[in-house]
Amino acid sequence: MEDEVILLDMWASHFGMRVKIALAEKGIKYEHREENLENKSPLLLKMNPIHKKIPVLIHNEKPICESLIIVQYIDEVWRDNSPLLPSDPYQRAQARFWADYIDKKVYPCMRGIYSGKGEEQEKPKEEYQEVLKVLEGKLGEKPYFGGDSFGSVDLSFVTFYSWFYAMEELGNFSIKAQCPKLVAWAKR
Ligand code: GS8
Repeated sequence: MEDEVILLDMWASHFGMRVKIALAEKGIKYEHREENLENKSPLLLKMNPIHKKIPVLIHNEKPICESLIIVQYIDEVWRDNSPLLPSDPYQRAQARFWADYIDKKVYPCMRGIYSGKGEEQEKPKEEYQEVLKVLEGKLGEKPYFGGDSFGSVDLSFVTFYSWFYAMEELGNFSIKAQCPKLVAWAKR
């Protein structure tokens, strides 16, 4: 039986993009269903009754929620090509740690920068720059976060790259000057 894979998504979502990249890396065929978050579909409310958020992957009628969990699920189910997480348990734990760090730090700081006004912007602005420096250090001289090939940590972070420019403009700082390796990584 052919797998039925449906993605409930919203085009502009960084979190939905993670799932689309994982599906593309694996070459999985799926049906994309665009949600209107102002008027959520009964299917979204049924499949993610707890958070009521996209993305939701529905695999053979069973829902999986939360982008990082979906990416891990995809990697575990479609194991044969393009591994996203390392196979070694310690390295896997490290990859999860960094994806979690990105989740907890990058988006909340970005939100603070674009929605805060004046003084309110200062703290997230500083924190965002510190977080990027930490990630720049973690990347080091490697082409990708996990080493030589694109993996789950790259995937978790790369969807935020499209906002670098907006953050620089709003925050009045230069990511290119402070974190040249991250900028080179994002263009790879
Ligand atoms: C975040 C998903 C999310 O915020 C994940 O999947 O990683 N931790 C989750 N989804 C937003 C759209 S993207 O900004 C969403 O569905 N919002 C609808 C709502 O809050 O009602």
